[in-house]
Amino acid sequence: MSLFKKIFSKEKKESLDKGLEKSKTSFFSKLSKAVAGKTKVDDGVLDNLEEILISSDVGVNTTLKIIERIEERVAKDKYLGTDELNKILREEIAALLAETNVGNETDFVIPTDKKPYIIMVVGVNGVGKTTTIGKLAAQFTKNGKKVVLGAADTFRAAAIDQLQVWADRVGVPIVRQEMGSDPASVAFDTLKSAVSQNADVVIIDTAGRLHNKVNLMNELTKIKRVMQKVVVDAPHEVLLVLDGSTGQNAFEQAKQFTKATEVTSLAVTKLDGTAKGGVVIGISDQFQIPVKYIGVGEKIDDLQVFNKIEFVDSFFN
Ligand SMILES: Nc1nc2c(ncn2[C@@H]2O[C@H](COP(=O)(O)OP(=O)(O)O)[C@@H](O)[C@H]2O)c(=O)[nH]1
Ligand SMILES: [Mg+2]
Repeated sequence: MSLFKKIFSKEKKESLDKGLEKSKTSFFSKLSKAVAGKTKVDDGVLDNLEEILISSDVGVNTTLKIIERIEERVAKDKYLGTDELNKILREEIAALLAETNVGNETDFVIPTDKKPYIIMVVGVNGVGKTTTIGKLAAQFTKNGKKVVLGAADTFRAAAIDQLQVWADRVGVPIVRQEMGSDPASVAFDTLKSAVSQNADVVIIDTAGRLHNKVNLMNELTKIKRVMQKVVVDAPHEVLLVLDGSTGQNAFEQAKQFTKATEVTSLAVTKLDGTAKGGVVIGISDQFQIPVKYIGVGEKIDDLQVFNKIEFVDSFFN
């Protein structure tokens, strides 16, 4: 491992630790109350643990799976001490997440067999789509990729301007039209421009302000269809952005969006400043779609490639 890689990993770890601070504080203070005065992991402790996991937004199904695993350990080792609970939780959650074969990446990589690689970003208003696009553009640019952004959230002038600010900050081209113009037309122009510039990556911002599922589905389908006139298999990735600080609401949004359109990856934002970080564990267990990125702050470097092992390590350290 190169020195640069080591330094980068250390920085990544620090920023992850900091981003998860609130979630950890909340979780471990509940946990220490739950085991106070107890030396053994008994039914009472397990009941409390179940409640804590659910109230930490891990989600009911995932919580039950975790509890079941711990019960098995207790059955094997009748004198399992509460001082070991921390370690066991960490091991069992890591093992549970390891059952799915996703979330093992550590760096921002783009498949090189698709050029340009086209990412369409979807999600409801305010979850952090535009910010995530800006951060992604920065990372891909840093890795030597040529990025083009498309401002297909034409609903508000401010949304287009906000993407422009990020494009300027990162120093990448943006394709935009007037507010209120057809998002599919912006996406079409963006792909044309990206192809002619021989770009590596295209990231398309979309509006999340559509009133119902049918509208949303029609709009996204139209954008896809029009993009396919330029690049036949576009988009290569549909990234759904979820606001982690909304906890269970993020689960709901994931369900709704995956019904409305084919989503291929997830980003969970705003993990800093919330105690609901456990939601990432639940989402990555419950959805077949991989959590690819996590947002741990508002700054340009505050987006990380989600890595299950690093996440669980940071949470339980
Ligand atoms: N603390 C924090 N704020 C974030 C994060 N990601 C986005 N935001 C903020 O969330 C707000 C909405 O983000 P925006 O990108 O405009 O959402 P969009 O409507 O989905 O495009 C902005 O104030 C962002 O700075 C994050 O990871 N952490
Ligand atoms: Mg936006």
